[in-house]
Amino acid sequence: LSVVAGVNNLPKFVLKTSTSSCEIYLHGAHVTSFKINSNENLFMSEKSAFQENKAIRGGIPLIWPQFGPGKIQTHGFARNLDWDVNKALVDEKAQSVQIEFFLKSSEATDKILGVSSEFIVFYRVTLHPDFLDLEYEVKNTSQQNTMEFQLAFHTYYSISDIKNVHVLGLKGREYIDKMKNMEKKKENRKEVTIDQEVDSVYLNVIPTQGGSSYQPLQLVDTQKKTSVTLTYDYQSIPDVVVWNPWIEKSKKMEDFGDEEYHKMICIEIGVINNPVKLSPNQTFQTKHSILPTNSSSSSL
Ligand code: TA6
Repeated sequence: LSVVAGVNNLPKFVLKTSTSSCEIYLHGAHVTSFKINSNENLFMSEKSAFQENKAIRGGIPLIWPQFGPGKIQTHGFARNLDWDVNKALVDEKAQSVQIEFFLKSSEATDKILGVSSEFIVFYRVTLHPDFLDLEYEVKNTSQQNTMEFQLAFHTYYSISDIKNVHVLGLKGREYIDKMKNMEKKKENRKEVTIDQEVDSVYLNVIPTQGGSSYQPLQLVDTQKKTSVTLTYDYQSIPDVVVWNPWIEKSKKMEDFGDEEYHKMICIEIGVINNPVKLSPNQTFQTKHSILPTNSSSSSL
């Protein structure tokens, strides 16, 4: 574990194990790189800003306490603020390295929220030799007020080309199509592919009962011959967003290259449709893991 000067001299933490590495900016507690055997799993835009009050474009933006547009800034403030570091751990036995960030309610967050709320959020990133664990914990430290929030890990995956990838594990699921006026639809494809702007919020993607029919949520890149399995605590974060900006939207994003839509796909795990309501002194905890595998180590 080391701290180095990242882009624009923003503090960046580098975690390493025998076969993997991970980089996390204090700004937004933003994971910007996750490599196994030097293979980068996350997409970062070459035009990303690294500055105050602007989210880094790529990696794993933390979307909290609001998903999408609404009362406060789009996708909330967690990704725009500098977090603090609470502790770092090395687990010799598991060969893993963990760093814990935290974000406390403050005048700044009260100003954004327009109400005074008292919370502390812990975000633990644990790098294992062959996968990455993300844990998110929200404590409502108010004695009298409840707090409500949405949360998403807005992960940008690095891919060979958008035409070579598909997502497994969404067949049969209901989704909100944000490109078609929030119309509710049912996914009947086993392999979800992308050939236009896609912005779909799949609801309650809870693994069906066991048995051979169970298909975990997976991103498959047929050219890279890799797949990434996404696991998550579906009781607390059951929703899955699939997003690609495609041509027109890419042109409108000043921190994203016009052609970069070929090289990324966002698969975002979160709690979006039914926001969390946290009573006074209550704690919300969740976990999401990213497990890259390549064809040599698993049957594709
Ligand atoms: O997750 C999909 C989405 O909500 C899209 O609607 C698009 O806005 C994307 O997030 C990126 O949002 P951002 O605020 O990071 O530009």
